[in-house]
Amino acid sequence: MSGEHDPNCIFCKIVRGEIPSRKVHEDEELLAFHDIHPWAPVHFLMVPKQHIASMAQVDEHHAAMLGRMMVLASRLAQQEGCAPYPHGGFRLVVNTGDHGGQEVHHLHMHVIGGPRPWLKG
Ligand code: DGP
Repeated sequence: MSGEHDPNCIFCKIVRGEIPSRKVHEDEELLAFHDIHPWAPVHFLMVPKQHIASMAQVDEHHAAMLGRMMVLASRLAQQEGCAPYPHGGFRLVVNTGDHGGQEVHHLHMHVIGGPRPWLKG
């Protein structure tokens, strides 16, 4: 499913301010906010404001937006306290579908970092 917004989607509600979140970044296309159940010292999510259910729905029209997500994730990870590469760094995760462990069906990238007992989880 893809459209401007889905009234039943929890991340669409966060995008629209109907559910509060601790924002890390917002622009006209993307929103980043802290994960409610962090796995690591740094753990935030980045979502497109447009409702796109998952990576299984993207095509070449989404390429620029997905590129911006990656570039912004790197900048924000460092701003949010991930230590510098190579001894620090961070992890980017996009769970997709049931087999991919996706629970919220609005495309999102996890940005995860900090000292790493969580890494194998
Ligand atoms: P995934 O398994 O990739 O679909 O992860 C969904 C993540 O979304 C999970 O780590 C918890 C987070 N999450 C779920 N509901 C909320 C919410 O209402 N607010 C915030 N900030 N995070 C949420």
